[in-house]
Amino acid sequence: MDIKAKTQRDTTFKTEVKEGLSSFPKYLSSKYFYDKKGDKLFQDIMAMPEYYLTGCEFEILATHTKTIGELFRDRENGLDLIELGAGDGKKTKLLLKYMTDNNFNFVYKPIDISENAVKLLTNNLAQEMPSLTVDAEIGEYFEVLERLKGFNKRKKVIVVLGSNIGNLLHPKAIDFLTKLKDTMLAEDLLFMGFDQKKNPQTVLDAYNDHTGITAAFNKNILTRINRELNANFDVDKFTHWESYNPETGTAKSFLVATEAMDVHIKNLDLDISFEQWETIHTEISQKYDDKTVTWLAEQAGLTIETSFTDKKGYYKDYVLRK
Ligand code: AVI
Repeated sequence: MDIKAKTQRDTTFKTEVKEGLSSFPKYLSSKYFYDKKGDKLFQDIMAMPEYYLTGCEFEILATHTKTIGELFRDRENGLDLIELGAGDGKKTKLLLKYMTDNNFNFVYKPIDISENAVKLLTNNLAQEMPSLTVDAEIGEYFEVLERLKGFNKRKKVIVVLGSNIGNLLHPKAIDFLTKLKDTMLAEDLLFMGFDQKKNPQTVLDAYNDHTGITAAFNKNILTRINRELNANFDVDKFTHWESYNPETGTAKSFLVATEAMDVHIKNLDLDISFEQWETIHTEISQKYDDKTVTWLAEQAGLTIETSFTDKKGYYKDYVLRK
């Protein structure tokens, strides 16, 4: 990442932390979970039996590899496969393998907010799939969208897996989808994962595992603020709390102060105090149904062409077009 982009990112981090922790109720953005330790914890989450999302999406991509791959194919000019929030690329590799094995003419462009994840993925692909052309980028979704407009020389397939859209409230999700649509031409596709509404207990368990990995992931945001902004959060005095509202399909994560305390954030020149049981809202993980996805797509000027689901119907990948 160039120095200018990094400085801008640091400034945004500071501004958003200050704003969130000075508000009532307090909040922080889940995008700040992902430093080196957060990336590792998220990998561990994806491997947990309770976190069904990864397994379900893997099943979808493994079962329908050929159908999906052929939807992507452009025999004349080839395509650019752009993945937002690529992470470790484990699921995408199923498609990449099909595409390379079947002589697709394409470039894979993984984009992720985590510099660490992008580096690991690029190195891993160079080893595992040496014939694949990879052109990786580090960046936040909204930041990179502008750059996607430059990819209009041939068909583009934008992939967003993992129900990453679920970390955005509906208005932001519509904004995101609209911006994606604005980068698309008629032949382009958007392939996007949306975790579905299901037994509320199954959702709660996915975000509240007994081993405490999700709790550590949630609390890592405070450790990061301590390290990067010179703060003195006593992380052990916060507890992870998850709620799920089956009516709205919204899972919410909180950090709850178990006792009253004062915290100083040196780099922000900010003192914040917590009452006992005061909360910091850190993440939403939205769950969907067809009706809601259709509505979101319509609002953004997109239409659903088809969708794929797993055996249990827990999760769906939708193919969207402008
Ligand atoms: C990345 N994102 C879609 C995950 C989710 O399910 O909301 C992040 C996560 N948070 C807790 N567990 C996993």
